[in-house]
Amino acid sequence: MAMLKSTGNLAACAALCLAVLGCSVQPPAAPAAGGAVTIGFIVKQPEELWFQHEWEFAQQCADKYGFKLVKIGAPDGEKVLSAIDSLAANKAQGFVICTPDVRLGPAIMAKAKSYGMKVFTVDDQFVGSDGSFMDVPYMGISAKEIGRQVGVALYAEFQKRGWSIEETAACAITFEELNTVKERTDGTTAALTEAGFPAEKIYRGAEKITDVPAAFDAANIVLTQHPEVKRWLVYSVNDEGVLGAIRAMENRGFGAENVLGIGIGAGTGFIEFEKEKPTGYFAIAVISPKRHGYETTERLYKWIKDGVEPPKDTRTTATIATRENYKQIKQELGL
Ligand code: FCA
Repeated sequence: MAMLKSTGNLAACAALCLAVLGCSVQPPAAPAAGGAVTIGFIVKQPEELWFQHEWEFAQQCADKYGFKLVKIGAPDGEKVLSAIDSLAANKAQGFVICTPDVRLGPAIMAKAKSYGMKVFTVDDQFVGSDGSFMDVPYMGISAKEIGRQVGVALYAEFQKRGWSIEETAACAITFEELNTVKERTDGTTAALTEAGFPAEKIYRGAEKITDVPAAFDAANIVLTQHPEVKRWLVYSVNDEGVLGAIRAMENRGFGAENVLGIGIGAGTGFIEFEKEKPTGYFAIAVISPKRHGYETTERLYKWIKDGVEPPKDTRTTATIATRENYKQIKQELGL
């Protein structure tokens, strides 16, 4: 093969190689002169309070450091990919993302790389084509542990109320397709059964998506199948899952006196506590949209600005709050 004589030839060869490989690589977007940084924050369910709070805290970070934050809701793969294009058009150097589907990980990373963008994943961890988690910086909750906390708290309150095991069952609203949420309900189931709650009295309802209407539908099926149950323990993957089930139970005449639900979240459940009359929503495992919104954005910013590589895997914890102490806990967590 003839030696390449000039850089022009080299560039032509590189372009040809890339064309053959079917990919285009643009030079990494470095902060523009004057250090202007733009960061995107893409979330899968912008209508969910959790994600709105993440955005709020990300904005606080942007305000502190003086960079531009572009918030985009992207409920499906097509929207995520066009969101990345529009971030590139806005000269963003990277983005934080909670993807609508973890299997989009490889496609998202390929597109981000083609623009030279850095990616930080939050809440839901990318899964590669081989089914294992991808090596992309991630911050998520300690899902199994938090699920267990919910189970321990449910069982303690069940005992405190002196409910009979004969009249009581548990309704678990699950979503098996996403690891970080499956681990939560698995953790609760494990803690409940280890404490002595009979596994055969845990009835599961699979929701199609992790929101209130989907949980309402899933719970209705469980309730129709089990008209004999007088008292319900309720748990799910998030606040929305528990609230959907509680609303379905209210429709059938159940209330605070015979429903005991504990959610996981930091927004929707608090609204339930603001209501004057207690409902079946007993407690929340409060997780931190502050850490997930502010810290992820801050780490990405420092990565872009100063080249500081973020830690690969960070897991955050939860604190159980009830009607009695939630205001104080909100304050302690900076919410
Ligand atoms: C997942 C859930 C959200 C929230 C987040 C921390 O993305 O779908 O509701 O719990 O984890």
